[in-house]
Amino acid sequence: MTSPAYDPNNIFAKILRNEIPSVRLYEDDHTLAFMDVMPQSPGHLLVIPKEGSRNLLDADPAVLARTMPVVQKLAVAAKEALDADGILVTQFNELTAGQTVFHLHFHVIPRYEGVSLRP
Ligand code: DGP
Repeated sequence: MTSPAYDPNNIFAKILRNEIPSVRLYEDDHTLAFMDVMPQSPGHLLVIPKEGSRNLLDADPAVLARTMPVVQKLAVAAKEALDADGILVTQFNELTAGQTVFHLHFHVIPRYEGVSLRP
């Protein structure tokens, strides 16, 4: 099935344009990271490329190549800063797969021994 086109009025595009507030953690020319408003564990953050794509399926590989080092950098930083036992990185593509915001994003979720994720 064909996916809809990228919608520049999605929530994360509005965060990028500062039209709605967010707690920003990191920004460079191509990438933004901010706290997830519905954290599944303490420190749950999101990394997004500034270039608009709906998800991984329509993303430019060059954008992915710039984004993943930031995901890695923030995963390492979160693990150290929050003394997490591990870091879960997740990413969903299309509604059926659990995607709710249709701007490519990577969840960086600190995990703690014996602590379940919030639903
Ligand atoms: P998903 O599309 O299922 O991979 O998850 C989208 C995530 O975005 C979800 O964990 C909640 C988060 N989220 C939704 N709306 C906002 C918002 O307005 N601000 C922030 N910071 N996060 C949001």
